[in-house]
Amino acid sequence: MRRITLTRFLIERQRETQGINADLRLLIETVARACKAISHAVGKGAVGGMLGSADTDNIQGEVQKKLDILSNEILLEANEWGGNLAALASEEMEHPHPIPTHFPKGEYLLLFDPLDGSSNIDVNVSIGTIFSVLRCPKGADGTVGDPGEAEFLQPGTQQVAAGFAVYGPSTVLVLTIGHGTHGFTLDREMGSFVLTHPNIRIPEDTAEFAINMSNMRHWEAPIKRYVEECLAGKTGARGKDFNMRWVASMVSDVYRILTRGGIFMYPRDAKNKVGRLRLMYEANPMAMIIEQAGGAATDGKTRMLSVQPEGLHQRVAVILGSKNEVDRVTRYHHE
Ligand code: AFP
Repeated sequence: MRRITLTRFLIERQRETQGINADLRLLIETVARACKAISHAVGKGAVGGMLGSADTDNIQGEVQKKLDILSNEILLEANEWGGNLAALASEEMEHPHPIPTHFPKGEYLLLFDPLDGSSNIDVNVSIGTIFSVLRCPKGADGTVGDPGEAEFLQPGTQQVAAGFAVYGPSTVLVLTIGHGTHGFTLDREMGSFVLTHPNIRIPEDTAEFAINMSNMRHWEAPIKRYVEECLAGKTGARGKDFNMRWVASMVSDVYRILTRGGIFMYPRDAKNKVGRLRLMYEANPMAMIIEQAGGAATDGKTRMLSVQPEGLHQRVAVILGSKNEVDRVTRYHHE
C-alpha cells in the first residue's frame, strides 16, 4: 500500500485547500514531532530515570509526575519559535504561555494536556498527549497583540484542528482538521508518522461502555439508569449483553472507541460536581475528533462543542462515543 506520511497528507490537504494553510501545517507537524520526542521519553520507562513524581504540584493541585513536566517542556520548546502561534496554554500551567518577544507571533492558539493519564505512567499503562488549535482573535489594530485567557475562551466549534497521540504498544497520532478523523502510526525506524487509519468511522451502536464504576454511589439518576440497563444485559431493557472497559487514560479509551465503538462517560456526580475532565484541552479536542468520526459528544445535556467556556481550566461532564448510545444517555438526562 502507498505509504502516505503525515507530511504528505497535510501537503495534499493544503493543496486541496481543505481548511489548512502553511502555518497550520507547520503547527501540526511541530506538535507531531514533539509527540515523537515524548513517545521516546515515555518508552524508556524506569531506565530513563523519569518515573515517579516531581516535588511540585500543578495548577490543578495535582502532584506532577516528572514526565508531566518534561512533556510540557518539550511542547513549549517545540512550539514557541515557529512564528505561527500567538500563545500556548497547558493543563500544567496556570496562565497562558506568551511567545517570547524575540520570536514572531502567528494567528493560532495551541492548547494541550501534555501527558494525559499520568496516574498510569508508573504502572506502565498507555498514556497520551491531547491538543487543540484555535484562531487567535485580532485586536482593532488587526494584530493578535498579547493574548490572555479571554482569547482562549472559545467554544469547541471554533477549533480548526484537534488531535491526540496515544503512547501504547504502538504510538498513534489521531488528527482532524475538520474533514474527517485520521490515524497515523509512528514508524520508529523511519521516524515518521504513516497514515494507517484514514477516515475513521465509529459504529453508531455498541455493546461496550466505559466508566469508573467505583463512583456509582455518587452518580445522578440518568447515569445510574443507563449503566444498570447495560448490566442487566439480555434479561433487561436493552435485550443484549454489554462489556465494560476503563483504562483511566482518556486517550486509550477514546482510541478504542474510534477503533470498535463504545461509550465513554465521566459524568458530574456528588463527588465531581462539575465533572472531572477539562473542557478546553481534553473534552473539546476529543469531541471534535469523535464527531468528525461520526460519533457524538455531550456534557449530558448539551453538545460538547457548543459549551461556552468560562475558564481555561474549567471541568465538564463528558459523555462521548457511538452516536446512538450518547443520544440515549443524553435523552435520559432530559427526561
Ligand atoms: P490523570 O492524568 O490524573 O491520570 O487523569 C486522567 C484522566 O484525566 C483521564 O485521562 C481519565 O479518563 C480519567 O482522568 C481517569 O479518572 P479516574 O482516575 O477518576 O478514573
